[in-house]
Amino acid sequence: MEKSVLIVYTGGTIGMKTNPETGSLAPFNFEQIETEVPELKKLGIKVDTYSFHPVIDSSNVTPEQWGVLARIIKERYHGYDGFVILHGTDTMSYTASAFSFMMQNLDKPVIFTGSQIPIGILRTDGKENLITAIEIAAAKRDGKAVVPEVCIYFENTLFRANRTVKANADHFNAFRSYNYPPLAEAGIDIHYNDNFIRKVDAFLPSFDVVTCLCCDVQIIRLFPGLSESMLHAILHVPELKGVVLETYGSGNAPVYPWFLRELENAVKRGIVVLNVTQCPTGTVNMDIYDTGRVLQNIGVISGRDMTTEAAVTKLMYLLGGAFTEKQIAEQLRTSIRGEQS
Ligand code: ASN
Repeated sequence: MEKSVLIVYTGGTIGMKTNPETGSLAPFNFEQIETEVPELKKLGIKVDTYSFHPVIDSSNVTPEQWGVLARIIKERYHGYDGFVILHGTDTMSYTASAFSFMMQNLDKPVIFTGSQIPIGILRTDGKENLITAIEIAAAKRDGKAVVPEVCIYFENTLFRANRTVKANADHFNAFRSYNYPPLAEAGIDIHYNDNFIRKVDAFLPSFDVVTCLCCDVQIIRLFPGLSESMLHAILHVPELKGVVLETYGSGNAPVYPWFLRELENAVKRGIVVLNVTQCPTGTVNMDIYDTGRVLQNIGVISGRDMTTEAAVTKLMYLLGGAFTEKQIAEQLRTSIRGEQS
């Protein structure tokens, strides 16, 4: 039976082409994707497209749009072997990380991709990204999806989405997964790193999506010079429910009394504080230094080696759900979608 993939086009550089009248870049009509990428016909995969209206630069994406996107997948889930989501690169790691938490009991590939140069321009990286993402989305072994995960495919590499960061604004290889190996690498063949790909539970309940996310969260990045008044103001925003605290090194922070008092009071008021490191590689370990241990003692939770993108979207997902404070803390300490080691 012919395999089938749905491409959902949300916007971003990939779908732009030069408007001959103005000379500037504008999105093209993605329903005509086969005219732009005639190679798609040779794949032997049935490809359908669905386009957002209006399409967006990903800097404008909102959690409401993540919900719209998730519902598009849910409504069409049983009709396709896999899904490719074309998205701008700027916030792709946020959307794809959020998606990894929003998708419940996923057993098909959801592959995000995009490009640094529009598909209508000769040197585009978009064609290879798109064609290989479709192949991966359709890939099956013994009737089962080879990669039943939310991923980002970019410049020859397939990553677990919630491990990625956009690390390069100029180069084609824009994404990195510093703390988890690639799930696949595309050379002459596509080589899948099966040991690192999520295994699907044989008794998985049916697929569903969660679209209720809580946006009452904040990312606070420490820097020498962060003042008491600034920290106090942020931590006293009335609706604040969760904080991703970007600390130094292995999860360390200053031990000034005012700093610890502000954080401790926030934790006592029920605000969840999750500690991630500013270092691109490595993990939070609050046992190593006094400057880490004090955070642990006041109730700050270790985010281990999670990216900020995964940490903030995991908080949005957990705080938006019907979980008790204890369950939220437990799930933050656990890898629920392979987002932490
Ligand atoms: N600004 C674009 C976006 O994120 C960048 C890109 O797609 N390369 O939508």
